[in-house]
Amino acid sequence: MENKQFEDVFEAKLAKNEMIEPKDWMPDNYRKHLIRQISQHAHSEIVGMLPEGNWITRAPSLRAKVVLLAKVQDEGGHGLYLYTAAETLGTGRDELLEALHTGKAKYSSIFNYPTLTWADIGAVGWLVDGAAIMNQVMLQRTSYGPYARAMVRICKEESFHQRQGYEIMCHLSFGTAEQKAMAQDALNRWWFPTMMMFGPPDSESPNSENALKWRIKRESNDQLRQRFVNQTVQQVEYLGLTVPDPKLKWNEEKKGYDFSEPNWVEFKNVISGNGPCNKERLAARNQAHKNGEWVRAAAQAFAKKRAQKIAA
Ligand code: BYC
Repeated sequence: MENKQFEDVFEAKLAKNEMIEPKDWMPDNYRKHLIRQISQHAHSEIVGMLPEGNWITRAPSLRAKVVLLAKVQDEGGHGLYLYTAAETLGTGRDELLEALHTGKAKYSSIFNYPTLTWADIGAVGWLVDGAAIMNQVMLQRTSYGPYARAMVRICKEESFHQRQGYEIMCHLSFGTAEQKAMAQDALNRWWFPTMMMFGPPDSESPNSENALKWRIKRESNDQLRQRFVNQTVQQVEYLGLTVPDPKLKWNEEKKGYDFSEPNWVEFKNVISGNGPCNKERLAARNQAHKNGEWVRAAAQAFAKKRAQKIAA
């Protein structure tokens, strides 16, 4: 077939809402776009284990510890599904990790903020996982099959994570005055960074046009951010806390809240590697990779021996 014919088949599949699979023909830019997004998503899951992982030893009860441990393990699993999905596009795991470890690849801005108190673990589960689900539900119907299928399982687990965080926020908000103040302080610090997770405003989002055209994303950054605010304000009210935004106001006409823009200068600074914890996060990932060197070597030696045995 001519290139044009391949392109027509690809476009027809998208128009019929059919999935594109690894062996199907796809435009180079579609492949590149997916590798960029899926690998950044995978890196986010793995780096996202760090701010929560440092609270496992300090969780306030055995139950809280077990639940947090399970959540952090889930994030590791999400990273693995996503790296595998990216590999089906013809890229190697080593190459992807190299890009993370050298600071070439991006990962979610949110994981460059510190978790200072136990209330932050509540806020991360509730707000960060809540924002992640808001974005990821649409990705279950993304046009690339392996990514869509990975997202189905990820979304199920993220829902549990959101409940885990909200439960912590409920305990603190309905606890002593000191606990409630901790919950409010965490909300104050995490609200705007969470809003940044959805990406820059649509008018400044260079990748959105192709993402929407190719059905990689089904909704825009601003649409998802608006939905997140509309849904989360009710949860804040239930907790008896206050959204740290004096401009937050219900707008009857648009049936949604008006709200302040996050600080986009801060966002650009964070995604350029200059956020509060960027250096610490990259150093931790590099160290973990180095510590795992003997495991990778042992697994490769085992696989080699097994192959030799089968061949013999
Ligand atoms: N952080 O054109 P745009 C999770 C970059 S949840 C860092 O709008 P796009 C988890 C963007 O990459 C978090 N970088 O891009 C939750 C682009 O730069 P490049 C992960 C960001 O791709 C709980 C540039 O800014 N979720 O993992 O259309 C616990 C222009 O942006 C961010 C996903 O990855 C950001 N917040 O939209 C543990 C979901 N925002 O690449 C783990 C899948 C933008 O051109 N990803 N940038 O150099 C997406 O839906 C989209 O990639 C984004 C960005 C909405 C993130």
